[in-house]
Amino acid sequence: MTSSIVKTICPFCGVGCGICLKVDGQQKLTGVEPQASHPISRGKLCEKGWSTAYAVHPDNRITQPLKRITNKFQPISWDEALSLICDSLKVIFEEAGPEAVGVISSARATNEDNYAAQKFARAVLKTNNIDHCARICHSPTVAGLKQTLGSGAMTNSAKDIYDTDLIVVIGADPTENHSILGGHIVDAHLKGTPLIVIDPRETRLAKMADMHVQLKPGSNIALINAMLHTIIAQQWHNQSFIEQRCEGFEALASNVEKLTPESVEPITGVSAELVRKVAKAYSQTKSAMIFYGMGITQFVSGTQSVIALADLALVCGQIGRPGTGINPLRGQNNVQGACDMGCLPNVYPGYQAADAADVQHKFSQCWGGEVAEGPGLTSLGMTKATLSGDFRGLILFGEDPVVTDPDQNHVKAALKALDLLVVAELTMTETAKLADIVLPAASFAEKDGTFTNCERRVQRISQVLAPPGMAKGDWQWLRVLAEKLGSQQLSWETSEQVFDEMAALTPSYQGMSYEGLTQHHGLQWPCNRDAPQGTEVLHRDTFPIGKAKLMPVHFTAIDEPADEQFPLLLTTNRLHFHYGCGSMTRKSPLLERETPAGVLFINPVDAKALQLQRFAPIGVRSRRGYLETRAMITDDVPPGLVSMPYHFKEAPSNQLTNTAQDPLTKMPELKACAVSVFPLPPNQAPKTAQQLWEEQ
Ligand SMILES: Nc1nc2c(c(=O)[nH]1)N[C@H]1C(S)=C(S)[C@@H](COP(=O)(O)OP(=O)(O)OC[C@H]3O[C@@H](n4cnc5c(=O)[nH]c(N)nc54)[C@H](O)[C@@H]3O)O[C@H]1N2
Ligand SMILES: Nc1nc2c(c(=O)[nH]1)N[C@H]1C(S)=C(S)[C@@H](COP(=O)(O)OP(=O)(O)OC[C@H]3O[C@@H](n4cnc5c(=O)[nH]c(N)nc54)[C@H](O)[C@@H]3O)O[C@H]1N2
Ligand code: SF4
Ligand SMILES: [Mo]
Repeated sequence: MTSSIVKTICPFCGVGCGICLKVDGQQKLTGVEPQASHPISRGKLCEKGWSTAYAVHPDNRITQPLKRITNKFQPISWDEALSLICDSLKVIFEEAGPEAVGVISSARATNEDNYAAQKFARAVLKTNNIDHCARICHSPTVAGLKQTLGSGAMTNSAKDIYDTDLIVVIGADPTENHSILGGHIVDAHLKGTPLIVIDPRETRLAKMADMHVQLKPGSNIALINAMLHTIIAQQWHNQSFIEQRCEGFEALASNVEKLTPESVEPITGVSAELVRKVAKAYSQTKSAMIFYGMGITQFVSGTQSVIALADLALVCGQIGRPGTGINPLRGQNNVQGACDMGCLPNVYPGYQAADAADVQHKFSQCWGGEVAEGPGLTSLGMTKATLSGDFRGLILFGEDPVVTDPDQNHVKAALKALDLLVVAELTMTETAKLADIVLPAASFAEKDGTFTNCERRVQRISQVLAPPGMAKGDWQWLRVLAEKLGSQQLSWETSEQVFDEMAALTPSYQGMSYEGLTQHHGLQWPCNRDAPQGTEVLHRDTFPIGKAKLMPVHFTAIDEPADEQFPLLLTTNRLHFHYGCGSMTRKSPLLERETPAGVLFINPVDAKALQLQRFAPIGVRSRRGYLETRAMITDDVPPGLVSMPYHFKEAPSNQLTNTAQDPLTKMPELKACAVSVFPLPPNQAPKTAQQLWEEQ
């Protein structure tokens, strides 16, 4: 064998940068380099992308199926593992029906894997209990933009950053989390494009922005409504756009009539003068782009906040043209795709309603068999139903909810209460440690398929290496499991066959093929007969629902404000150098060098009141849990607010977080809960979550 360089796509964030994997004659991955001509990454990668080889290295990978025997795992064959799963599922079906089992799929895996997962749930298990991490990420975007615009995705393209007159970043930290795209924002700003950042923390972009609106956490709706009030009162709205393309303006205008910037100042903490300036800049600029993220969605008011942003863009006519739009920064490499594939309880591929009789008929015809009829549970719904005894068997791949779902103690209790927990993973995560059966999964470098990035670009990934040991691609083991359960409905031979079946059933992907994707550096959906080259800007002439719907929304306070017992408000954020549960990035010595394993950011005023020195060991407690970590003293967070990343299993911020949910989407309020912080003896190292657990 000779050495080779294979083009593929970075497996971390939703930017979808083009990477090349270098493989030597012994089939070892020897390095990573950027694709010079990739349309988004343009010959660059961030540190995570450069570190990909560590993330998928054969060391510490799971290489064969494992069976739990009390507290130990024993290696078994694939045949035995899948037979055990099959037997256990049959018992649960007989005793409790298909509502008691479900699948959680992965926004890190391919479209093909995700299409197979929802087909397995709906056609083989006959349940709509299928979900994935979008639930706790951009599910409010999917729901909010669907209602207002008819389509829940980024309306414009990354390249528009260079083709706009104003960039507004609200509740997102793109230099850390969408680093290459964040780099484009820095670049465009340095070349003269004005930048407004709306964030309670002083992020890297906030430090260089023309205006930083440092609002109080959870006050987005109050701020946006005050902007709408100002825009309408000053006649800065786009009357002709509203008349031609929107409905519901009267109700919206009367909802904000009394919401002056002065009246909401106690809620937002933002001066009325600054609100007016931002409102003027956004409405009076020819083209303005909004980028947003978890600082909008991860609240009990997540869906309403997304709707408020859509209202703002529509009223100003800042949509449907290059350099405008409302642009959710979808997080995971393939979270847009996992949603498009229908790995959500309420929709089939292409957002076709799961409860509509005609949709069920279409899929049961094409798939050759009956499909699920009843409503499905969300991921957190499955956790809840487990604790009430109504849910008993979970097949999960490519997620680590013990570290990434809110209220860790509650999640662990639920996973332990299951009759059957199957986890397919690259490495032994905290969740895999609780499984009855662990399956070895192939990483992105060891399989063919596609990822859909945040700007709806569907890109090919190519197999570079053989999977280590007995590891298999996710759709491949799902196929064998389906066959063991008596179904041939997943019996594809290649990833391309899976893609072709999916594209035929998914209107927005209908014009795509592997060949077309390879020729074009991917294609942006919708790609069909009307748009064979894909679509860079959505909603140019019309919305999928005809006219866009302006919808009045009302401010809702956060569920758990600070009080006497828990006097600080905790928010959670991300660090540039680590990703999600850390199971991939923490294998890189380069990335691991950059930050201690867990840290709490605290303002000097609060640190002084608590007599904390830099890096002092501290305890942090909420109504749900306790952890120990170190204090990082910084002005980036205002007094009263503390912040923690969620990447570190040693100091998991999800010990503390609140499960209070957005009523429509069940998004938990990951961005705000009340905590108390206290110093530990100065020479006592913080205990890890594992140590604290063992002491209990
Ligand atoms: N390095 C790295 N990159 C990642 C990830 C990672 O784990 N590590 N994860 C990926 C994933 S899954 C996702 S979803 C994306 C997420 O990317 P982002 O959306 O950028 O994620 P966060 O850092 O969680 O939160 C964004 C910002 O919201 C702000 N915020 C908090 N409360 C409020 C509020 O009330 N109003 C406003 N306006 N802002 C508020 C926070 O201060 C923070 O700066 O990143 C992706 N990229
Ligand atoms: N407190 C707090 N908690 C949060 C957030 C927050 O802002 N604050 N953000 C939330 C958000 S936005 C998200 S998206 C979630 C993310 O939560 P998760 O989805 O649980 O996080 P990841 O680290 O991406 O976990 C993915 C796992 O998939 C595995 N994997 C990668 N590729 C493959 C594959 O091809 N096949 C299989 N089988 N496995 C694979 C990796 O090894 C890794 O362990 O976290 C959420 N949790
Ligand atoms: S910005 Fe995202 S896609 Fe690009 S290299 Fe970094 S992690 Fe990978
Ligand atoms: Mo996410």
